[in-house]
Amino acid sequence: MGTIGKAVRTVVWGTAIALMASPGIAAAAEQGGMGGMKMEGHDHAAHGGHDMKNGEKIFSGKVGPWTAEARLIDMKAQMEQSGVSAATAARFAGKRHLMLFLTDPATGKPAAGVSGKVVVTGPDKASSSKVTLVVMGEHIGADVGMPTPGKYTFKAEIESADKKGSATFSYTLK
Ligand SMILES: [Cu+2]
Repeated sequence: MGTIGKAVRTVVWGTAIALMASPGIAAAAEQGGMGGMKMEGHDHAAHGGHDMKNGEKIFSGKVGPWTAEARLIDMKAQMEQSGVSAATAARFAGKRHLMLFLTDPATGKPAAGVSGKVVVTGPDKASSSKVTLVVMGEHIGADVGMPTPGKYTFKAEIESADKKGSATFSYTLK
């Protein structure tokens, strides 16, 4: 009985990963790159299924020459929605996935060749962490630890081969 239960969980988990990973791989394939492989190598499964409409918009405005939108995904909530066990979803507690969509205002298309870093300062102000945003289909993103309620400030520095920009925005975690 226990063995069967474990096997079933494994199958469900594997399916969840495949389902969540596929939109990202499709997006990468559309761009003609091998981004899908990179996404699979990312150390968490929750980030594969997001797109423009997922998560909560926490910023929109200009970042240097680009039009930008930042979104935050509650990874535990996303895992719960995907139907994994409560124990599996609990492993994502206190984690958010930060996404930055950068658009070239002249063409309306996602900016190419952008990368960046974000310094995240938490509610206690004494501690901050720096994350590197990596290319994920049409956005650049990273997981950030947001374990306690309060105000978090994000200071983003974005650059491409010949342009750069920065923005600061904040989010209050309830
Ligand atoms: Cu992402």
